[in-house]
This record gives sequence, C-alpha cells and structure tokens, in this order.
Amino acid sequence: MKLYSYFRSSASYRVRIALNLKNLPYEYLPVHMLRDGGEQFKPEYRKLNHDAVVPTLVDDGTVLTQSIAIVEYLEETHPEPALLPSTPADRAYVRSIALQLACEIHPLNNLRVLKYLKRTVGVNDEAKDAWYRHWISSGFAALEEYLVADGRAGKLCFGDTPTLADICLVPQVFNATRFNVDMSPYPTIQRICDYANTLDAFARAEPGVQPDAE
Ligand SMILES: N[C@@H](CCC(=O)N[C@@H](CS)C(=O)NCC(=O)O)C(=O)O
Repeated sequence: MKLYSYFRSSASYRVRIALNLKNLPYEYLPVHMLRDGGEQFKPEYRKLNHDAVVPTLVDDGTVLTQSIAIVEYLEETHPEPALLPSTPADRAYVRSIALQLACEIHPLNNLRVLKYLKRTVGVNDEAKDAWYRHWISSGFAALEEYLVADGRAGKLCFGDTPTLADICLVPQVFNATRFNVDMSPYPTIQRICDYANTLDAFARAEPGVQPDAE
C-alpha cells in the first residue's frame, strides 16, 4: 500500500494509526502542504485526490480518499484487530465520536480555511489563532461531557481497546497542543490521549517520527 501523507496532517495521522494498528506495512509518500504553494495542488496529485487534500491511500491500484472512508475500508478488508465494536449501538457510539472530531471540529481549522480567513477575510494572526482554539475548545467541551456522561470510556474512548474514535481523537489533541489550547477543562480527553500515545501503533504514527518531519 502507498500512503500520500504530510507529517502534520491530522487526517493522514488517523490513517497512519489505523495501518499500524492493523500491522499493515505501507510506503510513505510525502505531500508537502506548504512547499511551492502546496504540493497537494499539483495536477499529478489531483488526479488521485480531486479535493487536493491528504491523505490518499493506494491499495493495489485502488485509490482511496477521505480518512474515515479509508479506515472503514481497512476495517472491511483486514477485520482483525477490529477498530469498531461488535454491536450496532456501540459502533454508532464510536462513529459519533469520530465524526464529531472529523466533521465538526477539524474542517473549520483546515489549512485552506485558515488561508481564506487571512488572505480573503483579512483577519490577523491573532484572530486566526483565536478562531482555531475556539473550535477545538467548544468541540472538546462537548466531547468531554459526552465521554463522561456516556460511561463507555475506559482507558480509551470505548473501553480499553483502540477504535476509530481514538484514531480521530489523538491527532486532534496533537493539533490542540500545538496551538496552545488549554487542555485542563478536558481531563478525560487528555487522559485517553496520553494512554493511547503509550501504544506502539499510535507512537509510530506521531508527526515527529514521520519521514518528512521537520
Ligand atoms: N475530510 C478529509 C480531510 C482531509 C484534509 O483536510 N486534509 C488536510 C490536512 S489534515 C489537507 O490536506 N489540507 C490541505 C489544504 O487545506 O490545502 C479527510 O478526512 O481525509
């Protein structure tokens, strides 16, 4: 398998964790999101990923985009170890956490959104960073409440076994920490993330240890 990735991309980070959890070896193909105006916009890359974002996974000629769709594909093609629980209700719980992170928080802070805010709307760096922190903080507040109220969390979001929820949570916490979000109001999120990062599959997916890390 070939993974088009950028070390700091949280959507790529999700797929790296999933590949590691499933013990699937892959070739890492870096796509630098800032160099030359962004290598994701190069015509050769856009033929693979029409939305000009990372990640893209190529499995034996099959081109896959959208990190959640990629993880679900890996789950279906390599069911063990499972990244989704066994009952429909528990799967819905795990997916709801994953989608809250991937659909409600992450898109608002994507590079192209931040660029638009700065270049077109004309906000300064301070306002842009406040925007970034706002959407993470409000999303994490809701998620913290959910995790505590629901009671299915253990060492991880669903008991003690890594799932799609943790795969989405850890990269989002990485971004939060990078942008100095105060994590003290979210002790459950922080605890889960700290535990996940002790697991080899998560540690090997960390941005700082990727081949294109700067
Ligand atoms: N929903 C997409 C999001 C992909 C995405 O936004 N990737 C970011 C990096 S985390 C990207 O490539 N951004 C490029 C840009 O904003 O120009 C997924 O989960 O794969």
